[in-house]
Amino acid sequence: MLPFGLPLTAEGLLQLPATKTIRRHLSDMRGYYADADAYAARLAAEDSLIYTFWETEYTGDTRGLSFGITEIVPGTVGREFHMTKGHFHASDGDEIYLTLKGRGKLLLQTRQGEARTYDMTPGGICYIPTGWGHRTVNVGAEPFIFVSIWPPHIVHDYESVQKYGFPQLMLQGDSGPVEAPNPRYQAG
Ligand code: PAN
Ligand code: ZN
Repeated sequence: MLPFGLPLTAEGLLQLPATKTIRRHLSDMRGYYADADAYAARLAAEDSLIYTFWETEYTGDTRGLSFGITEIVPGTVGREFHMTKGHFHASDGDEIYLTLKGRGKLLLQTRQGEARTYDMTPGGICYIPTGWGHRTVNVGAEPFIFVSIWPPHIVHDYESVQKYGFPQLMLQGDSGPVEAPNPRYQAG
């Protein structure tokens, strides 16, 4: 990795060459949304983009840091806001999220079923200790963009989240986002 100094904005950081660009469409999110009928109906109409993730993964020795920029498109599947798949770090390694644009929520869970939710607004920082599964949700009407920074050699565990979900769902209420318990959740 070479040194760099850039404004902490989506426009600034997106100038960096990403080593990987991952685009998750509705069809990549099968089984993630609570309302299976709403999911099927939307997918039948269009396989829309849900989020893009530009990643610069540090693959050298143990000294470097990896980072990524995630952009979640606004919208809902049924009443559930667009979100990332979410994962645990299966190996030791904490993570920092810095919000650049839009309005989001960070959902956290432990494997024992403890849940926490934090607001993500521009200029805000969230710290995710190892052991806390994490998912981000766009609860606004604009694209939601944040930076993530994590140490090298992290093993990402998507399977537990895919199987058990998160304890909390983030739903569109009459006057903004509301949190509801996830009826299909089981502690992993
Ligand atoms: C983030 C996420 C990114 C995409 O950089 O990888 O927001 O979300 P999913 O990986 O859950 O699809 C991160 O937490 N990295 O460790
Ligand atoms: Zn992570």
